[in-house]
Amino acid sequence: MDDGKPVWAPHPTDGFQLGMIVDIGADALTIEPLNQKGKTFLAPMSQVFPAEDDVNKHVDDNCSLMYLNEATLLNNVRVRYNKDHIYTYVANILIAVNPYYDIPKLYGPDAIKSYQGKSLGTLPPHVFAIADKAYRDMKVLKMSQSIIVSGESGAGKTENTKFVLRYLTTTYGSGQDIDERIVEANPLLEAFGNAKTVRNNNSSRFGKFVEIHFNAKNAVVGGFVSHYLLEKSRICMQSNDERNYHIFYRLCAGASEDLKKKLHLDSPDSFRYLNRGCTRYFASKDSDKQIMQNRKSPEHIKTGALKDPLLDDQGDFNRMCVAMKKIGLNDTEKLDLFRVVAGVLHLGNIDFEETGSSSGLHWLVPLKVEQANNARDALAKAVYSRLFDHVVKRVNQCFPFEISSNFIGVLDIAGFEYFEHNSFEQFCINYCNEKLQQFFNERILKEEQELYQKEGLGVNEVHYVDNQDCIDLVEAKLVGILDILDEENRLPQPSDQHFALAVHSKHKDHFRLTVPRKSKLAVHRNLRDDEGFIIRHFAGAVCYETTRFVEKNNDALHMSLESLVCESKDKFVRELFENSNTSKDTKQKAGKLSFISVGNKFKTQLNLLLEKLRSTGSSFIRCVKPNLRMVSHQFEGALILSQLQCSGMVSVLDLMQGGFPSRAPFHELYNMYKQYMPAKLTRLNPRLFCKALFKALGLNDNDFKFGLTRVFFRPGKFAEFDQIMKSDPDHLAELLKKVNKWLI
Ligand code: AOV
Ligand code: MG
Repeated sequence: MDDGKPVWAPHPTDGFQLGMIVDIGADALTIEPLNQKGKTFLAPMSQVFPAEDDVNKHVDDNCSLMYLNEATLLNNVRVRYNKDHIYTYVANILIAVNPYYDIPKLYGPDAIKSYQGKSLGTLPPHVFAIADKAYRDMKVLKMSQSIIVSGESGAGKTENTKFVLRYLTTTYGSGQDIDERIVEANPLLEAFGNAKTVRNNNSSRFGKFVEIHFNAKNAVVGGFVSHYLLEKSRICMQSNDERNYHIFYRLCAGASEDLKKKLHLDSPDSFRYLNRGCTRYFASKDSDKQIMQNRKSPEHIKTGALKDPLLDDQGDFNRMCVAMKKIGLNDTEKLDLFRVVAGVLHLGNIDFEETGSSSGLHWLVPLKVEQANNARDALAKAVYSRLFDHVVKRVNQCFPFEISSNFIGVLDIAGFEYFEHNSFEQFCINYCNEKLQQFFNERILKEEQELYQKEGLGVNEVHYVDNQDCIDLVEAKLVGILDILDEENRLPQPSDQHFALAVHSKHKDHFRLTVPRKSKLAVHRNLRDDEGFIIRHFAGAVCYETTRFVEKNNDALHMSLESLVCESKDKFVRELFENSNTSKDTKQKAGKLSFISVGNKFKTQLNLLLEKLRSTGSSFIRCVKPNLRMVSHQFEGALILSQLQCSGMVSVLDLMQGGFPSRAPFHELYNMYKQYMPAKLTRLNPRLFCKALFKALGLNDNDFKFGLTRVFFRPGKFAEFDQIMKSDPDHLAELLKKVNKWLI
């Protein structure tokens, strides 16, 4: 590296900075920053990388840079972001940086049209190109496809997911209601499953896998949504500056006077479930003003309790009603939903008093006040989460299909999370991300390497950390953390402390698990052994606080509450709880709290999902959040770098540096191009045919390699080749004359 050229060296906020190497130590380099002459610093050898000659140049596919490393990737993404090119490829993986403003025409009808049927890499990187690739792969390989969208909260997963759905239904729809319904289902799902958090004003508090199904002619015939892990704690309590699910505020803001009267609705202020957490909001901070300036209609901004200046609850209510209509909900169904939403709010306003006797006024007594409060909240959570299940079920009814040949599924699920306090929710989501990371490794790294080996390409092996041990730690039978937790839940007197100790005692010397107190891993809260544990995830160590793990792992309602709802006078409410999985099991244990495991249900769902993903072809979209202030045109390098590292992109670069990510079997190329070829050439076997063809086209030898059954291309090079082959016939004929010469 020390060839007198600038290098990338670590920088605390920008991620990397350009500098010159002025001295070389045993394991550290002395660097002089280019923009601070004379001010040297030491940098570990492993964190200094060669830079491109022209650091202002950017490329669509990061793999076409000379040096593939995390610093050149970050720089490429930065230069592009500054020019509003928010999408970048790393071979077939799409990186998407959230621009936090609407880039003109980026997703318009012309853009949609232009990507149709184009190979990846022939047009600027785009989420539409990934969608089209999935479609073409489905069609050509006759195989279902999945698109896995990941990234941290606010990185743009949900927005990109919606662009994929819109692209596919617009471009390959059947021209029927179904197309629109697949798109319009989103506002409804978001109303009930999204909320404002400090990280994202429209944060999805559930994971989803949306399948678009296609018939034998590859036209859209229907859709199906699976959902995962709705965050329940939010229904009764929110952190500061966060809100409950959108629907509550929208209903309060948007309902007609008539409806408000009917449902006894008032301002959100008057409901306990809405007025805790959301501090009064005034747009005083600069960042807020800037966000507001980016908004189209600032008229709706009113400050005051629970009226968030950045959200237009009334307008959103109207938009949601339009969506409901479009997907075919009638007025009765709509009212059913609203009635239960209002019911949850009123339930939250029930107060309890100590009476001294057991002849209380309510079903929920006799209990201590605190117990009664907990029971009330448990009921509210159960009702709302059943309602959400119902909304998803109802959405699924609106795009039914009888025959489906294949599907394209889009996974929009929260990425790796690491907060100051991490609880059961983070534990589940990070477990999910371990599974997805393993799938990513399998698809991108392991399979790639195995293929190179099988084809005899002689490419260097890339070392990546297999995370099966971490997955086992969570999900193994009996000894996995999920099963230890279930065992705790089944004890007569379960406790979070006993659970935490059990985890430690079962995994004393596990590489992935540490006691919080003794840990040297990162900065963690100083917890006792019975208060939590640290897991070393692929993306970093996370300290989980085990308080309320036991409670959060239980989905069962107290028997008296269960019978309360089952005997409701409201038919819709009764139906919400019908065929609930509690009924059989709990009857025998009447009066007691029974147990339905949240963790193991998620594990089962997740394993089914992965089974499904493994049976499909896959594409990956890695979303990146550019800054914490949620504003446009601000690139915080260090923050972005850590996201790129967490998403496994750095291992991918290592692989690509020496690898050949696009490939095509000889026989496929043969079939694809034989029609353009002279007869003499088509008599050759497919391998020789390809050799002759490549020679004739004068391709650069470094851009491809011949394996045993297929030809491998350097990143982006297949598109170039394809372009030549599809260029105008005269030009091609000219080139092919050379083939004849070569054959003679
Ligand atoms: P997330 O799905 O990844 O977070 P979103 O997709 O909701 O994040 O994006 C957050 C916000 O960023 C959106 O509401 C938009 O305002 C903005 N945004 C994202 N992508 C774009 C884009 N391509 N163009 C313009 N604005 C965009 V979470 O669901 O919180 O994990 O749980
Ligand atoms: Mg989301």
